[in-house]
Amino acid sequence: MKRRHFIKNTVLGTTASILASDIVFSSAIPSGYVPIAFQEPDPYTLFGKDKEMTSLNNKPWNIEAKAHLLDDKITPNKYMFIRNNGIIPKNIDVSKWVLTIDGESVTKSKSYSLADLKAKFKQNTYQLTLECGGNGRSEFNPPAKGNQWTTGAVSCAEWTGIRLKDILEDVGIKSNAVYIGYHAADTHLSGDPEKEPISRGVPMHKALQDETLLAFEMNGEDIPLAHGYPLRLVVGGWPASASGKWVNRISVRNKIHDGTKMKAPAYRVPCKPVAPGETVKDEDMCIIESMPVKSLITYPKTGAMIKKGKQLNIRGHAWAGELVVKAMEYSIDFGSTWKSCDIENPVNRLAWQHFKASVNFPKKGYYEVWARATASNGVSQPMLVPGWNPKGYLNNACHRIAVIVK
Ligand SMILES: Nc1nc2c(c(=O)[nH]1)N[C@H]1C(S)=C(S)[C@@H](COP(=O)(O)O)O[C@H]1N2
Ligand SMILES: [Mo]
Repeated sequence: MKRRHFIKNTVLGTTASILASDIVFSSAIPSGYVPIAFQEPDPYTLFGKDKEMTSLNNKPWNIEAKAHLLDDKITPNKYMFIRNNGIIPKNIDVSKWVLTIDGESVTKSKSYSLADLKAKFKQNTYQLTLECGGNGRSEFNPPAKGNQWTTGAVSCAEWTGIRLKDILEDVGIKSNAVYIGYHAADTHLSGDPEKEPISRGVPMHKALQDETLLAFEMNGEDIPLAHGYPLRLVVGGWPASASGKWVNRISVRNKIHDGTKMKAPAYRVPCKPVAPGETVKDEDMCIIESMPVKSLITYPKTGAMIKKGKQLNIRGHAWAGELVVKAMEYSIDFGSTWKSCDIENPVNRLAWQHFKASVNFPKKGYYEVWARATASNGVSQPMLVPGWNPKGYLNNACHRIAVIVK
């Protein structure tokens, strides 16, 4: 069907129900024009995002930040990326929200209302870094399918909730527990209620860490709808796909969780490095656990101009999955030489760390400032795109900004 006809038919067919009146000059609607009453609200209005955020997809919604928007120490909602695999749940009734803990490895399954969870267990607040496994995918060559994230699918907000381990202890876990897997209230793009958009999890040792939260607040307020209201898992330092949003069930499994997007090749990388473009067998793909060491220059914005003789004060954040960043450096000569930045300790485990440096430029001209973090295990970010992999995960190449000295 031609778009013109499609739109006209849609408009005419739904006029009565949506507008409760006819569009008088409907035959005059120009081809491709969607009347205001039928236009979807923009993502900025829908989710309270800043207009500078980039929308990569609207079915499902995927929105990323630009590096300079991530300058805050604690990421506010307006700059937080959204990564959805399905459709955001509608008409959530918090008073009826139930979290069920079940699975082969619980002694007996148990359900809690939100009020139960808040009243019964100790509440904790942590700043936690969440980075999508596919952040940086746009730089891989040959290209990998999927959202073409640049550098903005990372955040570090302050999350408040209860420890997953406290609930699991209350339920009672058998000694054969291997993994937890979440189930959530979002729906599959196909509309099929039997299908889950995503149902991932983590091994018990990660599930039982102090910082692994079932959160109901982000930055001191109810979690925004797009980020998992009213209850989400927050599993800092691991691919953010483990941090289930809109969680209503957690299964304690006696095997590696086998929910949607747990099987190869989703959220897996080749167990051994492969040549770019190589086909990798499913059994040779390994589940991504801790995210790699990485950093972002958040000030200034790329393309900054500065007068000759002036110092440029740069700043940003660095993180290293389960580890701490022990050193931060910058280069103005495309990685030939490096100078150190000041780097702060994390406020808590799994929070990103803040760095700064004052940069001097020898003469007028075009420069790039590259930033490189080194984790506590001695591993540094690669200068350019690291190991190609079929799904385009884990690009932790040095971030760089352009600077012109006039
Ligand atoms: N229920 C549910 N949880 C989910 C997802 C989803 O689509 N549905 N996406 C996951 C992925 S892939 C990422 S990267 C993070 C993104 O979290 P954010 O949108 O709050 O930034 O949520 C994870 N949790
Ligand atoms: Mo993700």
